[in-house]
Amino acid sequence: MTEASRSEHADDTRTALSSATIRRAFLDHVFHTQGKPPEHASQNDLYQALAHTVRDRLVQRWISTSEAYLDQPSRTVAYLSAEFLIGPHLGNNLINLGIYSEVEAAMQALGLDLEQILAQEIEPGLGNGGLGRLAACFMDSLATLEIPALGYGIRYEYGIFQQAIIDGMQVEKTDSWLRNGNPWEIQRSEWAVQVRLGGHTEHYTDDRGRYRVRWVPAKTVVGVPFDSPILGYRVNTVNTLRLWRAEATEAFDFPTFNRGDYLGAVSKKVTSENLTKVLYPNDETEQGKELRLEQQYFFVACSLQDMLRLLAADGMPVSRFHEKFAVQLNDTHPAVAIAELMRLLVDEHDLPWDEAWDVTRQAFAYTNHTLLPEALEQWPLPLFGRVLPRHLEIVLEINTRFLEAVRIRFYGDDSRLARLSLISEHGERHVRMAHLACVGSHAINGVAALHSRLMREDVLRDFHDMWPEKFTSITNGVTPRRWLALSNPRLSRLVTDAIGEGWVTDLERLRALEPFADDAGFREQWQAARRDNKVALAELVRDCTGVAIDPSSMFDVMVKRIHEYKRQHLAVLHIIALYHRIKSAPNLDLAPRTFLFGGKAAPGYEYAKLMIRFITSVADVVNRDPQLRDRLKVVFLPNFNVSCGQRIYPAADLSEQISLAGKEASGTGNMKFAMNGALNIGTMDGANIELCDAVGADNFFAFGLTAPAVYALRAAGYDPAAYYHRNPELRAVLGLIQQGFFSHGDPAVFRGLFDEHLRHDPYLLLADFGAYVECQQRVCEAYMQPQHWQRMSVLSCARSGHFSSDRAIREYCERIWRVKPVPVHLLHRASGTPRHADSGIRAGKGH
Ligand code: 26Q
Repeated sequence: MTEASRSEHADDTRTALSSATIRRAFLDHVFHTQGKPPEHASQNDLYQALAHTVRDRLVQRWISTSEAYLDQPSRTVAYLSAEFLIGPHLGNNLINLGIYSEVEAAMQALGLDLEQILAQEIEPGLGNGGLGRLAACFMDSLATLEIPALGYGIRYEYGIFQQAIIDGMQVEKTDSWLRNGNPWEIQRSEWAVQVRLGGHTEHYTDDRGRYRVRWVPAKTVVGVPFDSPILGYRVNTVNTLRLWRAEATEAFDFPTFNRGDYLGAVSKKVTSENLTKVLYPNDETEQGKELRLEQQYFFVACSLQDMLRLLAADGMPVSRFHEKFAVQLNDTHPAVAIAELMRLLVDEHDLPWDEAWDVTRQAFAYTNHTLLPEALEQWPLPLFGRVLPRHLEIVLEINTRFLEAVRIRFYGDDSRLARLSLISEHGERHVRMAHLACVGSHAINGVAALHSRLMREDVLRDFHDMWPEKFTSITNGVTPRRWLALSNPRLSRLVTDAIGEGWVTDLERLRALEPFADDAGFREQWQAARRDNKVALAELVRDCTGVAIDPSSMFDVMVKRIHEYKRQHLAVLHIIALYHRIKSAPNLDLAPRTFLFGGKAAPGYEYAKLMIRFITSVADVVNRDPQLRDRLKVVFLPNFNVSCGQRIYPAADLSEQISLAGKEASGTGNMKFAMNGALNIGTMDGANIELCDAVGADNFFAFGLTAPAVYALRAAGYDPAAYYHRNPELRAVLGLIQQGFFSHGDPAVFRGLFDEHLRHDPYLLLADFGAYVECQQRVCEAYMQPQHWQRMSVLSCARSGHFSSDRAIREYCERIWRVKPVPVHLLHRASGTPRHADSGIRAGKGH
């Protein structure tokens, strides 16, 4: 029996999974939901109708899931994240429901192309990059592992900006992802909550003689939850992603209204609704903007009130909050939750401070995602106090008690007190959110082994001295559903034919592919599948950029946010070196290469924007040079996002992971590439180290300074000029740039990128250049032996199983959350039928 026909019996027939029923339901939605006769339906109508058809099939499982959770109250993960970079829902839901081929057939029967319909979806880009995407992979794995979980975040009206490239430069456009509506969300107005902001506090003694604090806010906004279903792979579990939108209160500014200033009142309403208007497009840098703090507090306050409601629904007192919820802080963005829970427990639910503190610490855990000191969130004290006057008092109280404990543990060590304090005293005083997160959590983790070690030894060293038992490391992972099964059907089919389909939920099983690496017939099929992916990507590149690329050239890909520490410019220096070599020796035997770049620069990050301009300028020169006879091509693919990623990872031969060692916390692109059979070239940074270890040093092109070597080099006094003088090729490359060779003869254009900058060379570009170019030479030689390359490619995929987010989530469950699966059985009833035959339909707030 196939997966689809098996569930047919369990299903309400209206939402059955057979191709025929799906076709009927789809046509019904074209007509009744989109209001079009099929012959007049637009591509978007078709997408909306199919989305609703699939959604109907999720809802039944969604309701079964919430009823299972009600029947078996159990510890639930609350994943708090300011970002969820979910990507398109439809294709993923088809995969997880197990009906991709049925739907493809149903569409085909109607003369429609499923791929074309899927391409209509505007992806929810509610995140910047790695951190937001990790949250999305984790939601997929939690549901697949049948773990009760809620994702809490912000429903930004505008997600990460859309990037256009005009005259070689980044131009940002707003991302109005909701313009066609969103079939994947359900607004739950009945669970709206109020959130207070600003104002002042009043201290008083209540009628029972107890010391109390009252917060008198300056304004109140309403948080309205929008729920999206997150379906696990071939299970009935559908967890909820609950995103909050800010609205004005019903009685918004009544006094203004009464004074007859209608427009003034409306403009205040607009101000409240600004709160969730737009995602801040910075990653890794903190700007200290008031609205950003308001966003963070807003979603955290909404989410905690929601959790208290759910707790009460289980009949549990607030003093048992930590038994019901394991709250994970995705970086410090939601860390103000620690102060907010304290406020709720102490001020609003009368718990004694010490008891509230125990509950809080047992509930929270904190994941750190960065080692860059400039990325650690700090809020100027006056700003924090203005937005959250009561929380500032609570933070200061936490700090007083914490520093008291430190004073006892480390008597006389005043500098340690200053280092540990939640308040930094350098210049203007700041609240250090990472310190709040450490003190208020029972577990603290880094996202790769090296990162966790550097965290313990450097950024959070004093906290490690204090509580070594709190620290742990959980290496990131990515979901093989989206990043292999959905994005790479050709390779997936080949893998499944070879080793069965178990790998989708047990990625370590890919190891069974190892023997096939030595099977010439298999390698040929492998290469054919990957070649088809490259042809498809070449079409995309032609459509988006007009550049023709050759699918038989090596696709050398670097896609990620643009950052100086990630060193896109190092990759470009290598391209110029190759260009220079070919120009000097036109008969040089080099593997033809296509360099593909993609990634967004934060709009205010001038250096990163200049790096984009540098890439596109070099591309212009190289692509136009007839003497190169297409041996090198350089492309910048605009607007890299999840949908692009799904087409790029499967088509890459080589993946660039070349950050300066000690800077990239983990990286997750490296894992997506490896799973899809690309080879990584990379520094010993972040998860590259573990990935290299897993796939074997023969199948990973490692180069460059290690983190300890970087440290030692700096300690000894790093002199970039020495590298410059020692390496003639480096001099030639930089010389070309300085002459204006890539900027129409204008030497000024890229001066900001190199000249003065390289005198300090903060990311050790010059120190790693030689090793990088030499390593790329080894890449070239390997690529020129296709049998050898394909073998490495198979092995890279076969040994990537450790980097599944299922493994990562299992580790979180065991080591941090202490949660267990709650399997869900499909309720056998027609939609709309009340659960108990005699109960009828009562209007209620539900759950
Ligand atoms: C903070 C304050 C104000 C505005 C924006 C921000 C902000 C937003 C996003 C700060 C940081 C981020 C994102 C960070 C991020 O994506 N980090 C990456 O996390 C991945 C998942 O763990 C790792 O693989 C990457 O190494 C890490 O860079």
